[in-house]
Formats: sequence, C-alpha cells, structure tokens
Amino acid sequence: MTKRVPPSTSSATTTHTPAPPTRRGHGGETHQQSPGGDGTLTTNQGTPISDNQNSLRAGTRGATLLEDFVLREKITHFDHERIPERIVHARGSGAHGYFQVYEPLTELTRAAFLQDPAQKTRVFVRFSTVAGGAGSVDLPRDVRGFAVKFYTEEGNFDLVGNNIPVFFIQDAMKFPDLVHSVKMEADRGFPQAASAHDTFWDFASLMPETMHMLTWAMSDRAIPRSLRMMEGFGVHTFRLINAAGKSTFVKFHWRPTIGSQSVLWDEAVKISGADPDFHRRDLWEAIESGNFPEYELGLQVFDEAFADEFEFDILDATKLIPEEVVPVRLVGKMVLDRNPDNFFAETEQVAYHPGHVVPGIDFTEDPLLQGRLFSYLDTQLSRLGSSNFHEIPINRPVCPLRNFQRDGHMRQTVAQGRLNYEPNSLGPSPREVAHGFASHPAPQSGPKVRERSETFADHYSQARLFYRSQTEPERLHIIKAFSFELGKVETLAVRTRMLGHLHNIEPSLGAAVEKALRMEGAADRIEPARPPIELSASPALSMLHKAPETLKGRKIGVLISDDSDMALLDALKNAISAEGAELKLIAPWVGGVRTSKGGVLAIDHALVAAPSVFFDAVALVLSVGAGALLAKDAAAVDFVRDAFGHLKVIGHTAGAAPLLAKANVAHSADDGIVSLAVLQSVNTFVGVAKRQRIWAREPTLHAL
Ligand code: HDE
Repeated sequence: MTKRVPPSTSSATTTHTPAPPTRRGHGGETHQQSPGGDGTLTTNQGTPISDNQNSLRAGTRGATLLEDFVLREKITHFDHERIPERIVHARGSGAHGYFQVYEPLTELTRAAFLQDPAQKTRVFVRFSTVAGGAGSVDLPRDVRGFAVKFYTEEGNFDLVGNNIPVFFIQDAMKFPDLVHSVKMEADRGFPQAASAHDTFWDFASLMPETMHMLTWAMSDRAIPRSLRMMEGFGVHTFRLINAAGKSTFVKFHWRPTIGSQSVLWDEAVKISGADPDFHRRDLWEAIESGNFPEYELGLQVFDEAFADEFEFDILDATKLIPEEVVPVRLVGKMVLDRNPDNFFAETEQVAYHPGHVVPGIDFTEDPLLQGRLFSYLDTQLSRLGSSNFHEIPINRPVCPLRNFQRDGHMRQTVAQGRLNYEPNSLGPSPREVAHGFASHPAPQSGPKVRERSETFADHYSQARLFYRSQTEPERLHIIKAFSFELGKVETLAVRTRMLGHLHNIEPSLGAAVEKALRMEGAADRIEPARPPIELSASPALSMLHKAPETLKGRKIGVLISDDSDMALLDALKNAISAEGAELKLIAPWVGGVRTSKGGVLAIDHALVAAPSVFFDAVALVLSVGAGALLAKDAAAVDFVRDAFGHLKVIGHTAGAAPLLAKANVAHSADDGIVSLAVLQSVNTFVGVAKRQRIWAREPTLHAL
C-alpha cells in the first residue's frame, strides 16, 4: 500500500536564501549556527536539503539506497556526537564573565591583567562535581571544581581550583588510586557519584594524608546551596613574580559576595530526586535574570621567611595557611554575566590546565601540582582528540598566537608562507622577546629519590584544627556525615580502621561516630607518624561563623491557594525583592489560583513539582478553607514538615493552622515560626529569614 506523506513533512518546495554565517565569540572567530531564521537547511558541505523527513528508498516501501549521502552524513555525525567525558569533574556547569582588579598589583606581579582597575578581562568558569559522570546529579556529597580561564592580553591563565582549600593526597602518584577508589566500584558499576562505599573508605583509611580533606568533605562544604554561594581555592602555593623578578608565594581564594551557604544532607538527598540539575538550573536562571553571580579574588601572600618558620610545608597540598595567620587580601572581582551559547561547544570542550600561566605567575615544587602540570595537557589529547584543542573557540587566547607549530588533526589555522622553523632569515617571523614568560630560577638540587619529605608527615593537626574551628551545628553535621558514609561501608575492618583515624583527629569526633554506629570501643589503634600538635582555632574556617545575615540571591517559596490574601502577597513580594531575593509562588495547580475578586493569579510552580527544599524560607499564605484542604494533601504536608525539619523560617497566616498542625509544627515552636496575621509582620518574617536557618531548632529534632 502506498502511504501519502502529510503536507507538513513533504519535500520543501520554497526557496530560501542561505543565512550568512555569523562570527562571534570571546575573541576566537567561529562560524555560528543560529536556530530559526530563514536559512536553508543544508548538509555539512552546504548542499541544500529538500527533505529532512524521509531517507532515499527504492520505492516507498523499498530498501534504503546506499547513495543517500544526506542520511549517511546525518547519522555518521550523530554517531560521533559524544566525546569521552572527563575522568574526573565530568559533570560541570559553565558561565562567561569578566574579572577586574581593584588596584594595580604591580609590587607583586607583572601579570598584565592585574595592573589596571579599568580593564575587564573576560573569563570562562566551569564548576563541577568530581566523582560522578556527566549525567549524574548536582548534589552528591563531593568536592566542587572551580575552574577559571582568564583570557588575558598575554595569553590564557587558568586557575583550576576546588571549593575546598586542601586536597586528599600529597603526591600525583596517588591520584589514579584515589580516583579509582571513589568512582563506581569496578565490578558492579555503582555507586554513582558517591563516596559512601567500601573502596573509597578502604583507600582513605590506608592513607592518613587524606584525613584533613576528608574532614572538609564530610562538612557541609561538600553540599553547597548554590554555585553562587561557594568559595574557591587554588589549593597549591603558587608564585607571583614582579617586573624586577621578585617572587612572592601566593595562595588564591575566591569569595562569593553573597556569602557561602550549604544545604543540609536531608535536603541534598531530596533535591537530588526533585531536581537533579538544581545547581546548573540555579546558575543559569540567576544569569538569565540579570542577578549576576560575583566572587572576589583573594590572595594570601607570604615570603620565604614565613614559609621557613610556618609549622607545615607550604608545598604540601593537604595543608592550608589559616587566615588568622596570613590574612586574605581581596584584590579584585569576577562577575558571571553570560550563559554559554552552547553547552557542548563551551562547557564540554573547555580545556583547563594549571600549566596555562602568564608572565608574572609561576609554580612551586608542590609534588601534586607538578603532576598536574603533566596531566591536564595529556588528558585533552584523549578527550578532545587533538593537539589542536587550543583552536576550539572557547580555548583560544584573545591575544595573537604565533609560533611554528603546524598541522595535525583537525587543524583550523591556515598558516601562510614557508617559514615553519626558527631561526630563519627568509622573512619576518615571530621571535622570542625579553618580556616573555621566564621561569623563576628557584634553585633545585638533591639526590634523585622517590621519597616524601619529612615535613609532610603530620596528617592530623590541621584536620583537628578544622574540626575544632567549626560551630556546634557544623560539628554535628560532620559527625553525621562520617556516620552515614561509614554506615554504608560493609567491610568491618575498614570501619574500625577509619574510626581509629577519627580518634586521632579528635577523640570526641571518634567517640561520637562510634556511638552513632553502635561500635563503641571498636576503633583500631592507629599510631600517627607524627602526633597532632595543638593549634589555635581558626574561626575563618567555619562557614556559619562567616555567614552574612542576608537574603540576597536567595529564594522564598510562598504557598498559596484560592482566595489567598493579595495585600499580604504584595507586601511580601516588596519586602523580599527589597532584600535582593526572589519570591516564588507555589500552588496546588500549575494553572494558577482564583483570587477573591474572581481573577486568576499566575504562579511559578505547581506544588508537586516544587518541594520546600528548593527554597531558603517559606511562607504559607492560605485562606481558612485552603488551609483545611491542604492539611489533607501529602505534598502540602511534606512541604511544611520538610521546611521545619530543614530549620527554615516559616511565615504563616491564621488559615494555615490546620496544615501546620498536620505537619507537627507548633505555632510557637521557635522564633522561626512567624505569624503573618498583620501586614507589619512581613518585616519580622524577612528579618528572621535573613538568618537563613534556625539552628537552635536542630537539637530538638535529633534524638540519637
Ligand atoms: Fe584535577 N584533573 N587533577 N585537580 N581538576 C582534571 O583534567 C589531576 C586536582 C580540577 O572544569 C582533569 O581536563 C591530577 C587538584 C578541576 O574542566 C585531569 C591531579 C585540584 C578540574 C586532572 C589533580 C584539581 C580538574 C580531568 C593530582 C584543585 C575540572 C579532565 C596530581 C586544585 C576542570 C581535565 C574543568 C580536572 C588531573 C588534582 C581541580 C585528569 C593528576 C588538587 C577543577 O587532567
């Protein structure tokens, strides 16, 4: 039987004028394909396509013809759409932005982009999780990558950091082992994006140098509220070199201007199900709405004399320098003001490398950094498939690039002339320059050994420092995280070994985790290579200690229904936006709610699709009838119960009473339950919500 082709899918008969390719980018030139427009659909060779619905066949029911180059080209290209995902940091979210220095840093560095406060240097940032695959969720317990590419006039500078200032291991030799142990177990292919399994804790418990970073990874730092509310760190000690060749040691920091904040573990678990793209969406939406994320660049600078007298080795990436010892000087600001045009072309293909430095910035001998200097270039060869990855638009420097490297897989540059060598005398060609990058002449000597320096031997002191510097709620979360992770470990010997380390970090931590696991007295005795030393607490290591009272950049979820009080909603909206926060309306029906005047009020989210874990505080603006109705609805009850359990501020009208009761929330439970009976109480609600969470509530919710 011959089937008739519907008109909409029949071959196009209209003629089109081909749209000229546009050229755009951060500096590199690229053909951009824009969707829509009146452009003709073509093959990759530019041949106009007359039918994009049907392959070429011998008769309407006959075999497909091999000569169908349109089909073959399309399928071939599709078959190769994926490139290998990053072995670590596979899941990432990117954004464009700019960086500006506050004042010339001439005395410290000759890096051109750090001299002129009027100059904006374009950047591309990629945030990532470490262990999960590209399609994993945004909120596992994990370290976050914080990689910044500065497109400077003297070449690209990549600051490839993390959101935790130290690392698990001291020597690059152990990186493949670390990563193998944390990724999915080799035989079974799970768990995805989770450190809570035997191989990770087996490795970690056999490597005391991981203890400091483990304590950070078990803290709330590993479950950030938003990529906009996360600190970043260069981790290693680097060098800044000024025009006179003077070297100063530096540690790089990024500080979000709206403060750092994290979610609670139970929120992370629920967000992972309700919105696996929680962080990516949040970043995208913030930038789309003009609410640009900002981070200040901070420097901790110090000299050789300090390095010599400091208790720890500044080349050891498992150690930090407390801010109370060397203050962080804020020297500039990065603003993320543009979303990528294309996720693959930019976020996926961007290639960072700690070895991408500019004159004025240099390395130290940190053995972890030294290993990284090899790895990142090497990894691009398998990931991007060619030594020409620097020609991909997102990776191209904005300054001229001239050298004698030629050809290779997928070369884009059409080099002119015959001078592909140097020295030459046959014409003008690029030459070395005196102001070019020159390595700092740090003296190197010593026998060729495979040996760790004695100065790297202390593995517990800074873990203890970190733990002791936390506030009570933060310590409780560390205990709970260790208990959760070790609770998932099936091999008893791994658990008892790890408990031994926790005792060395801090006896009360070890005891608390033992109690939580009901393994009192089970810890192995582990003799530290070097006993921990007592250090003064560093309050700057606590997120809560530094947390500003603010709603800026936060989201308030307001649950409404038919006949909600419009005057109250208006007052809430004004007060919340005056704080730089966003109000989101949630209702049982995505189609909106009826107002008392007979209109329909549009809303932002349907209740089933927007649990309270998406918001920083909530308000229940419900009429008497709506409160009684929603008290019978599980999604509404969970909305309130979770908000309470997650220590959020809850504003409510009198009508919400049955719902609060059903969720087991007493009106007077604490000062985070705010009555919105009168309009003025909106200010009280906003004032309390600025505290972000009601920490005093937490101990009342945990019996064990
Ligand atoms: Fe990485 N790391 N890393 N790393 N790393 C990669 O490079 C590596 C380390 C970091 O968004 C890979 O292009 C080794 C520390 C970030 O594209 C790879 C060692 C820190 C990103 C690699 C380390 C980082 C990566 C995988 C130990 C914080 C994502 C894909 C010697 C200071 C960048 C790629 C992006 C990515 C190797 C340790 C941060 C395999 C060998 C320490 C943020 O080359």
